[in-house]
Amino acid sequence: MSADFISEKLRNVLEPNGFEIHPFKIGWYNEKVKPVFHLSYPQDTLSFCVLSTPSMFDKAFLPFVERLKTQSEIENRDPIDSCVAEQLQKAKEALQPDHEVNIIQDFEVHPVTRRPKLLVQTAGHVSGAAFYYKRDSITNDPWDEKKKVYGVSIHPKYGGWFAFRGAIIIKDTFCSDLQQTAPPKTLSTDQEIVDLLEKFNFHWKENTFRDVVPVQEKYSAEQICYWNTAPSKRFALLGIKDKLKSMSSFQDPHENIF
Ligand code: B12
Repeated sequence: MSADFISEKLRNVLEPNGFEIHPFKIGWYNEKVKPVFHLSYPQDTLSFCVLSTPSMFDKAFLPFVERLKTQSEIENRDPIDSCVAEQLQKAKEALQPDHEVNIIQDFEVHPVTRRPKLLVQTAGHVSGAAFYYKRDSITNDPWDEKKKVYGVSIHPKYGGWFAFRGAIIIKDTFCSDLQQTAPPKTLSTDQEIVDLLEKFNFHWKENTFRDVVPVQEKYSAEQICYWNTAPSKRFALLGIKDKLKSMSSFQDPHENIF
């Protein structure tokens, strides 16, 4: 199967549910990260960075939660992780039995070291999905050198209103001829990047980092309310759209969504 054919099969499963996939070679990722973060596959191995767009909440997540019958099913594992795992599993099945596929989700860590198995922002950058802005993207940065300043990725259509969900690695497919696409750089000046990093690091709860570029679509008030609720209390919001709506402290300009 060619890379295009595999992409199409994965897109057919994931795109209608509000996900995007972007192909990359393992070598592009390994070139950027320190050896401790290397992914142990041949450099030409075909992989896909997976991210969820704002519509995933309505298209995949709420229907998934409505299928869970009991609170204990919801409480066993964060339902967003189970929902994404289910979608990725369906994508994997679409390639079987022809391919050997490995999935790494964004929250997976190595035992003992607790180091993330995949640095999704780097995968997002090398696959062309979203530009990863970091402290070293700026010539003269204003922060004390000892200060920890985390980087953040900005998507060309959704700004910061998206989440990386992991990678799909096609272990038996090598694509020496895959062409790399640079991620769109939507911020150009140092001042814009400083402003973004300030918002992400020191005011992330306000969500302003997500709006540093004009966006085509963002999270609904209900979705923001859900993510702003502590995980232990989220189950109380689930399965009951009206309740979610009534608990929202935000004005929803799109009343017809629910
Ligand atoms: C641990 C973690 C945290 C920790 C530490 C943050 C950190 N960045 O280290 C804490 C708990 C503080 C945190 C907080 C948050 N996080 Co967090 N976090 C992560 C997590 C799980 C791992 C990050 C990590 O440990 N990186 C390790 C360091 C070493 O990586 P690095 O700095 O990128 O360095 C590498 C690159 O620089 C690369 N590299 C070197 N040179 C070059 C050159 C180029 C061109 C490139 C591309 C790369 C590259 O090599 C380095 C490694 O060797 C990621 C998910 C993931 N699996 O990646 C989410 C993630 C970064 N978090 C995210 C978010 C949204 C948040 C929060 C807003 C909370 C929330 N609502 O989820 C807050 C905001 C931050 C804050 N102000 O506190 C999102 C960011 C999305 C985005 N648009 O970028 C991520 C990607 C999760 C996701 N699923 O989407 N987080």
